[in-house]
Amino acid sequence: QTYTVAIVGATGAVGAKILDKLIERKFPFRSVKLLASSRSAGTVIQAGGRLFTIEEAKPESFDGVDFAFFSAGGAISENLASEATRWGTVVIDNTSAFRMDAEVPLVVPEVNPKALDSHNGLIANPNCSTIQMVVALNPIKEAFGLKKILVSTYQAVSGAGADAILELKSQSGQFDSRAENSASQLPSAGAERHYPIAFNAIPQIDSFDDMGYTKEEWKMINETKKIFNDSTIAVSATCVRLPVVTGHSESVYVEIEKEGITAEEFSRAISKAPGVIVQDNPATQTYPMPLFAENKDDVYVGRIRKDPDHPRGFHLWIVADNLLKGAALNSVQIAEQLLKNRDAQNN
Ligand code: A2P
Ligand code: 11C
Repeated sequence: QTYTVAIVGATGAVGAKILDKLIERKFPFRSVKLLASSRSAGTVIQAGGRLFTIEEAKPESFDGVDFAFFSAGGAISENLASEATRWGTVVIDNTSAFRMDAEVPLVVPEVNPKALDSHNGLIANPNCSTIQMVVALNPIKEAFGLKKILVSTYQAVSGAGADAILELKSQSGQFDSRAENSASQLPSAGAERHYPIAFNAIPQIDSFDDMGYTKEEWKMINETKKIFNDSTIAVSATCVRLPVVTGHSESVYVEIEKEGITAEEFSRAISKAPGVIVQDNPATQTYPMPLFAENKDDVYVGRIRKDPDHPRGFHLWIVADNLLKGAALNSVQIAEQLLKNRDAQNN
């Protein structure tokens, strides 16, 4: 069987990668509709040796569409996702619009595939920084139990969209005037003040709440608990933007439940998990870095070590391509898992 697929936000940083992954992974599509704003309508895109013409996303665009991947921002998902489900389209939404809705599964296929067993036509793809962390920590949770997660992120500009990548590129050549670099995209395009990202680190991703946390930090806290289906895990996050194009990095401290676990046992548990590669050897300066995780599907883990002052505390460093496992790849894997579940039901 083959399917008609749509990508909403197909000209964006993530949308383009969704098309690449559908082609590369041979998703059984018979046609792909590329949808974006009216500004892009008529633009021709080349992928996998084929030409695709962008159309404007409208409520009627979903007539006959089996699966729609949404990645055009929360407001577009809020407007159009329900229009799509009305046509019987299964929506895989890459924005934060529906992630915390109780009826909407929030899925990382390596971690909670069972959450897909019941859905109302809408499935949410978690935030990029959450996905890579839960992929790496799920085997730890299963083997030793997880009490507490403290994470600091080092996030790439591609998470803020294609315009933020252009801004980093244009500022990067201006070392001498770095303090005066013009900025309009970061911390976020809609923020009241903007700061240069080249030669800088910005401890703000998205807007602040009254407690002083950003929305990105709350995503990591709340989504982690929902994906692990465990509200008792203590999670706290500090999210920082760095002048990296693609690849989010995370310094993570965890407190496990089980006593007497060594760093070797901790590392071995992670290395057996699907979708994770341990790169960890201080003797050869081997550890994950975003530059080398770009365009890779896996989540990379290194710098695994025990807290000298806490018998159940461990540090680790987690890196992944935020546009792939953090977004496009995970979305396509969700669709693949849905097809597997359908096949299993039919047999
Ligand atoms: P367009 O290129 O036509 O503006 P990014 O996350 O990289 O910034 O990309 C945002 C994506 O969302 C782009 O594909 C963009 O299309 C799309 N988009 C923005 N506004 C709309 C809209 N009103 N309807 C559909 N897609 C939109
Ligand atoms: C970033 N994590 O790196 C954000 C981007 O909720 O899907 C993803 C926003 C989201 O800026």
